Amino acid sequence: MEVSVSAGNSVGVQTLAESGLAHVPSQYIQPPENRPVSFSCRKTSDSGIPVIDLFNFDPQRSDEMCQELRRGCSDWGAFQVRNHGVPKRLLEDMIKVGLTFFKECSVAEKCKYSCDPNSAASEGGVVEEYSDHIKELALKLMSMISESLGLQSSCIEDIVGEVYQNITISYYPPCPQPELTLGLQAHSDIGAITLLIQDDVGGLQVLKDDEWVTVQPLSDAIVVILADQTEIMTNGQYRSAQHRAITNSHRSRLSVGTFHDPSKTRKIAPAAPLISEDSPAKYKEVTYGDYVSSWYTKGPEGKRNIDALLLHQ
Ligand SMILES: O=C(O)CCC(=O)C(=O)O
Repeated sequence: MEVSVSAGNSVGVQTLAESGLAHVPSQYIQPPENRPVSFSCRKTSDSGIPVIDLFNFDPQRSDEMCQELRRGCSDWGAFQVRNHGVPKRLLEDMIKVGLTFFKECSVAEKCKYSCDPNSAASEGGVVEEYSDHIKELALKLMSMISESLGLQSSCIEDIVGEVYQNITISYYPPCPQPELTLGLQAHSDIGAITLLIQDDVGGLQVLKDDEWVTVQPLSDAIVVILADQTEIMTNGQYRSAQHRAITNSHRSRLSVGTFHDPSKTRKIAPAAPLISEDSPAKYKEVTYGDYVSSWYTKGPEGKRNIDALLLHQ
């Protein structure tokens, strides 16, 4: 397993915000159709993104929670999990590590350390312990997702192969005009599965039925976001979630995303047991490295990057 830790481009934005701007610089202003106010934004935990309690969870039993898992994966591409086995203390420590990095390190230290896993951010072994727990949970979720489709529990993990893990800590300073901009543009993640924690401020939104729904921050929960390779492996029965982050004018926000990806040489295709005459493959096989390169060089193709792989458009 490979782990890397980065602070994204949050450092530059933080420096700008701390200079006391009254207006958002023009390069950060979104076209009207992408601005937060152009969609109705539901903020709910009951009728919103499913919340699944993993305590004693058995995906082969078709109880209410299994239905929630399938609903989360097929209708949303995302859900929250509780009783996931990662100690709450560790979730809090990881958020604290991120805040210490963004609030207490000098700009020079941030630039030096922002892409270095052996940095100040890993002090005390918190990052290592967190990454181990999160990886265990990601593998457990891959097996639950496989079983929920009637596949062998190792099916998705077998297709993914060796898992590469990348942790990104994102810091969103208060923004003078949050209605004009986004903390992070709408996207789906390109790998297999992302596990995200956020502080109590809130700002993560998931697109559902053309509506942006705010994911309610729950202090003990982890947000599970299915990424493009899972949509391919499940032959579109489960979808990758389009998501984005909005900002606000009064409080900074921090999130920690942990991405789990195949190796660059791995070939990803729909799981063989899901393909039949009645249910033909919807996606072409792709080498993961080619998918990543095309994402970075060509940018989004069509509605979503993954649409370029559809066999019958
Ligand atoms: O900050 C968030 O809530 C979203 C982060 C995210 O989507 C990402 O890092 O890809």
